[in-house]
Amino acid sequence: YELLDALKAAIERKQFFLEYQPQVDVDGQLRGVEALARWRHPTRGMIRPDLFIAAAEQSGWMGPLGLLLLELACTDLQACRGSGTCIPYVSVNISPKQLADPSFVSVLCNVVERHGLTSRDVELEVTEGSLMDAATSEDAVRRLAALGFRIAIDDFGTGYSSLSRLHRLPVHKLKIDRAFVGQLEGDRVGTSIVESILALADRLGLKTVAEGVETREQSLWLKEAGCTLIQGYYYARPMARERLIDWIQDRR
Ligand code: G
Ligand code: G
Ligand code: G
Ligand code: MN
Ligand code: NA
Repeated sequence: YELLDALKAAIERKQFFLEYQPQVDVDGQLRGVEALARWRHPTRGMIRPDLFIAAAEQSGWMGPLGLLLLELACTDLQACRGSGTCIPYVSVNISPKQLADPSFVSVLCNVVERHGLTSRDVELEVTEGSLMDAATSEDAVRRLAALGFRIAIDDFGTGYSSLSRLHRLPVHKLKIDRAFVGQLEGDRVGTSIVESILALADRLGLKTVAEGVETREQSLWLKEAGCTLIQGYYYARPMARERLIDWIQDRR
């Protein structure tokens, strides 16, 4: 399948880069950024991450691609800080295959250290599903948290994680899926789901990030409801490194 050949070549030729989307607190202060992978194919243009991440997962290329993306995130964070731009942490999406790989923890630590960063600089976004299907993944999360990495559960509410398991894991925050945030203006059901997640997070002492916040109304509602952080087009779209630096400096 030709996407796989192209993917292999793209990893070797480093055709990937990262865009960054700010996570702001309820006062609009920047707290961190999420790194989102981009592939610029020389002739076919931009290829969507959901397509190439899925292809990489299925073909066994997620290890090398994930490593390349981690390197990019660390390089960019150091470059931003070098230019005097304060970014407290970068949050990186970790695929199920990456997390289940027994060498992941040591590979990650190696990358972070080589870039002069610490575990506090890098947050890890893992999905509910990746914690449910492999014991090695749960073990990795425990070791990562013990090393000081913050763990966020991505797309929370769309999977089927057992709440008792979640309670036993050293998780730091829940990311409320944008499908639920998008329903805030709709019926009562959409609102109830977000309220339930916020109440659960509060009980478990977890931070929350609402994803896909597109309007002032959503942002105000979430602030009122006690959500910790906001991420979405209302504040900023994902941006390449240079634009992120400009965006941060323009707001000062
Ligand atoms: O960036 P959007 O920008 O279109 O991203 C679509 C989806 O692709 C995200 O929801 C996420 O699940 C996945 N994704 C984006 N970047 C990465 C990455 O660096 N690693 C992994 N594993 N998934 C990513
Ligand atoms: O918000 P607080 O004053 O507790 O922050 C204390 C330290 O923890 C700061 O260095 C800040 O950058 C970091 N921090 C706060 N919230 C988060 C978070 O949600 N994720 C990560 N990775 N670090 C955070
Ligand atoms: O990894 P994750 O599933 O969290 O990726 C978030 C996805 O949501 C990315 O594809 C990102 O580009 C997208 N996104 C971020 N903010 C918004 C928003 O406000 N609206 C919409 N529709 N998508 C968003
Ligand atoms: Mn994410
Ligand atoms: Na998400």
